[in-house]
Amino acid sequence: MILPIVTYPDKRLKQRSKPVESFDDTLHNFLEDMYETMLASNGIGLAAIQVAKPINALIINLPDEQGEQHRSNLMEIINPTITLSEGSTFYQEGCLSVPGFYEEVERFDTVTVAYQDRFGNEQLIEADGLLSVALQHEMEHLHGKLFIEKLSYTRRKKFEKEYKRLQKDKKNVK
Ligand code: Y12
Ligand code: CO
Repeated sequence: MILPIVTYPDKRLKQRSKPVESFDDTLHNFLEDMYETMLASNGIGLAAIQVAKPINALIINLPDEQGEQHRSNLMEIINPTITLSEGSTFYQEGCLSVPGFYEEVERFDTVTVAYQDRFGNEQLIEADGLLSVALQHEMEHLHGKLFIEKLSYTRRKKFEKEYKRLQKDKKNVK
């Protein structure tokens, strides 16, 4: 089932998500819905709070070298924490909750993340490149943070102006 995506400036995106405690069919069905929702919107990452469920769950499905996404590359990350971070990198980010807007954001270059899979098994991943950026972006959603909050004052002002205009244009098309 495709779920509606919560978009900025909806206040629900500011909520802090809660730990997942039950690794049961309800969680598994919800993860399937998240996957369907993300694919339907051409996303490569989605946090549960973006579909209005404040739990510490996120999915990432990076494209291969041909730009294609495969279910076999789907990562389901539950109750993640960063245990190690190093360096810094800049990446042009986008977010399904902030449609139509991309901006360069500073992130750690590499991260090590401890998390649980859909069955509650403990996992550890060391990530760099796009996966590292995606993990950091999605994990910030779990803390109620959006990538636009990392912009400088001037860039944020410009964003607010452009985003308002985009929303207005969308309304006029409907
Ligand atoms: C690097 C940076 C950010 C992430 C987080 C995951 N972000 C996304 O999956 C963003 C998807 C996205 C999709 C959009 O829609 C289409 O392309 C059709 C989009 O544009 C509009 O909605 C107009 C914006 C963002 C991971 C790795
Ligand atoms: Co996002």
